[in-house]
Amino acid sequence: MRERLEALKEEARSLIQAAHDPEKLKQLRVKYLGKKGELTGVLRGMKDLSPEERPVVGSLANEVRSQLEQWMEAKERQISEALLEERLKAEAVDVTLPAHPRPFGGIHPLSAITEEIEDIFIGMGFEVAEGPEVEWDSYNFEALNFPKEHPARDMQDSFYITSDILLRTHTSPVQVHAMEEREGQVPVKVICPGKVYRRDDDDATHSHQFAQVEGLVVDRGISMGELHGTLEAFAEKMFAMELETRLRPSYFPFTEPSVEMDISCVQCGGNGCGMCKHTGWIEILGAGMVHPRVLEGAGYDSERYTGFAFGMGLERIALLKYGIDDIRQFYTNDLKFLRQFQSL
Ligand code: 2U9
Repeated sequence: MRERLEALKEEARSLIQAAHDPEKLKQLRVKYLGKKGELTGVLRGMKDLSPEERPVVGSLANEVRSQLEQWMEAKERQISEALLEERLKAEAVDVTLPAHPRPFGGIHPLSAITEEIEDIFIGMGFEVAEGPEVEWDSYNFEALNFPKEHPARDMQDSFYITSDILLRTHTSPVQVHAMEEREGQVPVKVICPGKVYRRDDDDATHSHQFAQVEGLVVDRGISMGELHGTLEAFAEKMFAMELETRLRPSYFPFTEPSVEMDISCVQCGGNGCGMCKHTGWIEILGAGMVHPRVLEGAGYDSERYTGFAFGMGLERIALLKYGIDDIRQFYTNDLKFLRQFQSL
């Protein structure tokens, strides 16, 4: 029996040694130490031993049991360490590897210009108002003193959706809404940035869809002085330089008198160059004193209140500021063009 125990111990040792996975080890535990295992089988045979032999074999059997348990535990540790090692190797991440480059987006130059203009006017106490691009003819034209069949409507050839609904040709209707909302109260100091639509053939300086910022101030005692001072301050901030400005007479149905504002050429400072067509001046916006009929139509007493308004094409401002020569660049989404503005 002693020999059987020794043989069993030896056999188990080499099988435990050879085991390489937890499942195999489990099988060996059942095979040797389980209720129906081999060691238990040997112990069962002890009843046939003499009383002298019994304790000796008994203690040997216990020794074998604890030896097998020790080996199995050691092997179990060894296997689980090896498995962990293997997993760590397989799942290793090399944090020093360069990342896959992700392309960065940038702000579109027209959005950058819009935000810059908004910041300048907000700094002068204006609010920013937005409104629908699909408008009633009555807000786009009638309220702005363009009567039906009036030839001035031809200045802004339009995209009609029905006979009285169209794509707005300017952001002026937003300001009409703003005045109506204020129900005759002053001051009104708003700017309205947004897309507008006109039936124009696209070329380097025209687009059937373009962006505008218009502004409106209504209060007591507003004069051409406020108009000129405000717009000159805006231009100097926008082009980040000291400028000369001049107002020339013009015509818009919604303002009277109407003007256009020129600034001294941002490229040559007024000496004359290709950009200003050798005149030293560049036109940047239109403006005027709000027509009394427009004030009255939106609920303002034109005897008590006056106002000035202005409008500018954003593409034009961007062309001047960034020295671009074709407004179609803003809409064709050529990445080579857009990447130049990535840092804005
Ligand atoms: C209200 C009353 C008056 C807005 C104005 C202009 C002059 C103007 C053009 C510039 C180039 C449009 O983008 S452009 O083609 N705009 O010259 N706009 S005064 O006048 C208003 C607006 C709203 C209620």
